[in-house]
Amino acid sequence: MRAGGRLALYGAGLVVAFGGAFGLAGAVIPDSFVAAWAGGSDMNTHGEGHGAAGQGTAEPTLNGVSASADGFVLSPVQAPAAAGEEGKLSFQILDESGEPVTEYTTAHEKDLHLIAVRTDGAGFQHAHPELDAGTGTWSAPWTWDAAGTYRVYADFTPAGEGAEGITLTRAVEVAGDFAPVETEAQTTDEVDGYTVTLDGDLVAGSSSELTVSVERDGQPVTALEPYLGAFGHLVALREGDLAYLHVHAEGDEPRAGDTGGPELGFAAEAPTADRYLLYLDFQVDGRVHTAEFVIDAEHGDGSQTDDPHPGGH
Ligand SMILES: [Cu+2]
Repeated sequence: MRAGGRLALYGAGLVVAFGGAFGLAGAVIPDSFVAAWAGGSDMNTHGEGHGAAGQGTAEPTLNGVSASADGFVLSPVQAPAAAGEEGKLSFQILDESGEPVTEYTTAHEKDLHLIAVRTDGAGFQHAHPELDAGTGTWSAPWTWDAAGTYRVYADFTPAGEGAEGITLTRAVEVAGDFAPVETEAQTTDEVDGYTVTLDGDLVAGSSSELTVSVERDGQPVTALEPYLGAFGHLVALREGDLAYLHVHAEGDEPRAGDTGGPELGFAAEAPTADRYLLYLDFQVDGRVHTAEFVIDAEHGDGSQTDDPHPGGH
């Protein structure tokens, strides 16, 4: 689906189900572990990974809720212990034998993407730590702006042909006065002078089209720049367990010098009718901005969470 040279901002979105990375799990992890871990859920064992648009009806296994998957383990995360303390954040990815992993497959221009967010959805950060190839230790300068419990996600693709992306996660406690934030449904965000609006509905169990539009001073912004191989990156977390979904516009990968906007299309599949916290990274004039949204997914069977407008959309 690569129509050479043309910018494809609409459609051709990439569907990334929450379960994407687990197709290989049965092959790599001992059966007993898989059974305990999968519980009653319907394990998706047919190897469909990222980009498997229109995959079957099996309930996806959740991504980004565990410190281990596919034989890889996220080590405990070292980070500043208190809010406002300057320091660094570091960790290793360990393989089945407990050895730190030093070889990765680059995805979106990086070997590893690090996401951190407080469990109430506040304080989202997206960073790209440096790998010490000698020790397999990833590290980045780090400061927590506020106290609380954070979830740290390492999003990476192991080396090797056909390897699937994996998202591992651990919690990190940050000392200080903690003031949790209550989420409210929100489809417009003001960030750094930009007004960013999200249109579209999430429907549990099926692919949903989401459109983001970016304005500044009432004018559409058409100067979006490629950032990590796309005009926009959307991270979605399910409120409560913070299961992780990373969506980006597929289509033609923009090249340096290309510009996009004001609208970006995404396709996302929510596993359940719950509330989702969405974070959109986009770049203008060399600066990355993050817009935040909160949306409630509808039931996929025609019934709705609170809102009884049957057949409404
Ligand atoms: Cu990244």
